[in-house]
Amino acid sequence: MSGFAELWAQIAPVGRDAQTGGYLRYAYAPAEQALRAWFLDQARARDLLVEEDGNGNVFAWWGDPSAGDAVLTGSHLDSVPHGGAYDGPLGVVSALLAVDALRERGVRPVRPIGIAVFAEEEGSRFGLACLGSRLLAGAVDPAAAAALTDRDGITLDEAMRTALGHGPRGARPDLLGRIGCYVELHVEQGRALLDLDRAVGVASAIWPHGRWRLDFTGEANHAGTTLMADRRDPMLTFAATVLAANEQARRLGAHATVGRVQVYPNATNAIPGKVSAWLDARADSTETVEQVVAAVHLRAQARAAEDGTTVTLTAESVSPETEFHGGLRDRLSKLLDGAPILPTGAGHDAGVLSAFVPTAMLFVRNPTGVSHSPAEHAPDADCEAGVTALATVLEDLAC
Ligand code: HGY
Ligand code: MN
Ligand code: MN
Ligand code: MN
Repeated sequence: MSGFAELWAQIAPVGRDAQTGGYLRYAYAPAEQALRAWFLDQARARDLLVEEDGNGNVFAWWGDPSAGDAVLTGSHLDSVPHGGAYDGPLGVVSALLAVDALRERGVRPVRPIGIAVFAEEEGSRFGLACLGSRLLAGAVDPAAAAALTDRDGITLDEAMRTALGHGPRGARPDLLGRIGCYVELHVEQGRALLDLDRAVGVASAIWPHGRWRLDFTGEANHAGTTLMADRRDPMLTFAATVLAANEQARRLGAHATVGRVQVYPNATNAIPGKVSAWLDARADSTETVEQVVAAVHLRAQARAAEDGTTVTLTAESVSPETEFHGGLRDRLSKLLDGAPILPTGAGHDAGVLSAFVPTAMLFVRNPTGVSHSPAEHAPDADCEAGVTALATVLEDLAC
C-alpha cells in the first residue's frame, strides 16, 4: 500500500484553483464528488464495506458494522472557498493509512473500525456547518435542509439529487447506534503544537461558536444625484457594525469575523438598498459569545437609527461548547507519550458526534499556524507521525 506522500499526491490536484493554489471543493459539486469517488475506490481496494447514509456521508467499515460498538475515525473532504489542502482530507487519508498500518502489523481488531467522510462540514455551499453530520444525528430537519440554497439558488435537494440521486434522508439512529466512539484527526488550525515542539496533540474542547446573519436595509438611489443628507445608506451601518464586532471581540477576548457580505444591487454607481453580512463569533464560553453578539447588535441598531436604515439579526447556526470526554482524551494523550491537550476555536464533525458517542480529536502540527487559506500546510513527516498516532489509537480502542 502507498505511503502518505503517494496517497496525498493523488488528491492534491483535485479542486485546486490554479490562480490562488486554494481549493474549491464544495459539497455535492464535481471536485468534492471526485474526491469522494477516490475515497470509495481506496476503500474498496482495501475490501472495506462501503455504505452511504442517505445524507451524502459515506462510511467504510473494516469488520461487520452490525456488530456495533465500532471505533469510527475520518473527517470531511469539502473546503472553504480557496481553502487549504489539509483541513478535512488529512483526516480521511490518515484513516486509510492507519488501517493499512494495522493490517501490516497483523492487527485483528475485535471491534469494527470505520472511516467516515462527512458532507458539507464547512457549510461553504449551503451555509450550515457540519450539515452532513447534523443530518445523520437528527440535529437538522431534512426538509428544512433540503430547501437551503447555494449562491446560485440551487437547493440542497437539487444538488444531492444531481450528485446522489436522492435528497437528504435525515437521522440514522440505526447507523449512529453502531458507533462506540469517534476519533477525528485534523490539521491544527493554529500554532500551539509548533510552540510546544510536538507533532501531534489531543483536543480538550471546541469553543462555543456560531454564525449570525445581519441584514441592513436602506434606500437604493443614484450615486451621483442623491445629496449626502438625503441618503439612507446601509453600507454605513454595515461598516460601523464590522468595526464594532472587531472592537467587542478584542474587549471580551473573543474571536469575531465578518468574512462574507452581499450587497444589493452591488453597482458602483448605486447607493445600496440592502447589505447582508455574516458574523462568525467564537469564544471560550457561551456567555462571552452571547455578549459579543448582543453588543454588536446593539451597536448596529444605534448606528441604523443615525443612518435611517434598519438592521435584523438572525442566528443561522449556534454550536455549544464541546468538552471532549475526559477519559478518552487523557487515555489518548497518555498513549501518545504525553501528547499535549489543547482547545480549538474551530468547529468539527467531532463536535456534533460528541453529543452521542465518546469522541476525541488528534491534531497534526501545522507550522504556518494558518488555515482556511492556501497557506495551510503540514510537513509529510508530521503527517506520517499523525498516521502512526492514529493507528496506535485505533489499535488501543478496537483491540
Ligand atoms: O469553521 C470552522 O470552524 C470549521 O473549519 N468548519
Ligand atoms: Mn475548516
Ligand atoms: Mn475541518
Ligand atoms: Mn444612469
